[in-house]
Amino acid sequence: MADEEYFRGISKIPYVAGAGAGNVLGFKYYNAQEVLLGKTMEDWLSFSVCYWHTFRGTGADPFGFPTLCRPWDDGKDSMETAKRRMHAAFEFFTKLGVKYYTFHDRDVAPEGSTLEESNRNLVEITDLALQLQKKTGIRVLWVTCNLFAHPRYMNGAATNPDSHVLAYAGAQVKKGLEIAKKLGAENFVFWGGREGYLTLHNTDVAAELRHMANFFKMAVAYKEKIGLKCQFLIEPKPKEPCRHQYDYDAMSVIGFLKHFGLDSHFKLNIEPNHTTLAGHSYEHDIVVASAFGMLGSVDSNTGSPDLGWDTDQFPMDIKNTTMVMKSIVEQGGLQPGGLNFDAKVRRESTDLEDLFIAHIGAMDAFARGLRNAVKIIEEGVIAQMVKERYLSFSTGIGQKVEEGTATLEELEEFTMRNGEPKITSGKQEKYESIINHYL
Ligand code: XUL
Ligand code: CO
Repeated sequence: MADEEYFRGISKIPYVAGAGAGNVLGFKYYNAQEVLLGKTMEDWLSFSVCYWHTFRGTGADPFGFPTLCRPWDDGKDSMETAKRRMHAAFEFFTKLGVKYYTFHDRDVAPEGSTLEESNRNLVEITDLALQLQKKTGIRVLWVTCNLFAHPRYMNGAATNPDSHVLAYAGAQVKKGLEIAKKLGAENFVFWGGREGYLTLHNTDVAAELRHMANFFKMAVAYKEKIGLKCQFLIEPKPKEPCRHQYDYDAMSVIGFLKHFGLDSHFKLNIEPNHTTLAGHSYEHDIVVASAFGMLGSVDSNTGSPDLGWDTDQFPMDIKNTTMVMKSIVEQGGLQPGGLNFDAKVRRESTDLEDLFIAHIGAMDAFARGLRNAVKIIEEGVIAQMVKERYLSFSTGIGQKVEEGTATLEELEEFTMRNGEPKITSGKQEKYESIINHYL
């Protein structure tokens, strides 16, 4: 098992700048050790592979059975299978050349018939994970707990109307935090799987939000108690599986965290497919989270807005990756966060090599986005235009507004003296043309 090769015929993915269109098993833009603006591409991008889609994905959908047949899977949810899968995963990470992976507790080890048994399984599997991490140098970008799949969580976990269920979820998170410490995880994610409602008729919204805040406070307290150093992240999503999810989008989560005094303990893990489900543009939540100093990590994927659900596709659009990387470079990087591919190959992409092709394509799309963003920032044309657009806030009455010292009386007096403001063009098409120049 330990020495079995699962991805036969594929060796370490090379950097092949200038290779032809048909070469999809090499990086044409991602050159891990190349330095841009003082940091290696590997550090700017901190790519991570997710366990659930890539090693647990079967291709099943609400209309059809599994289509993806994997050599590490035998249809059994056994410890034996879990170990085989772990070896396959580390072979994949190593050949792909990523430094990080992410997982839910229940992705890596089977759920037992009691909490004790589930915990025992998780401890045993993470012993193997730790051993493989040490051998390969690969690390955990983040751990999370699956608090949404089991029937006990059908009415939510931290927002469940039954405190017994909330207690179970708390016990699960306690073990998850211990595992994060054991594996040296950089971050710990809370995605509110079923924290929301299907109908307001049966829901006490204020109580549920209070319980969720108190749940997070318990997690913060335990993190501090055990000396876990990682960053806590909340991942917003507006809907699916609930009709309304409380962690709707970046701004709602920031408001929630500030309201309950939790904002210094958390940052956000933004997933663009969730952002577009919320009705925003692809990069909107990245920009908003970053503006508040709250952008911690990114679940790099994309959706099909014409479908309207979370399709978790690999991000291949260079304009999207450029805009995301522009925000990330402007804030000086994502560490300890990274770009986690919360993305799955289509159920029709049935070859094992499709897993490599998908990740390589997306890594190259982000590498290109990074190269474009660096050019946009280095040349500074856009930045200069934006600076000039806000110039009126650097002197006089604008400066007083900027500093928060102006009064309405002063604004009135200024307006009486200066009359009507002049009409200024927003120049949208000029900005769009300039961005296109860099793509
Ligand atoms: C669900 C989603 C999750 C989280 C982790 O839409 O994105 O996979 O990233 O629970
Ligand atoms: Co996600």
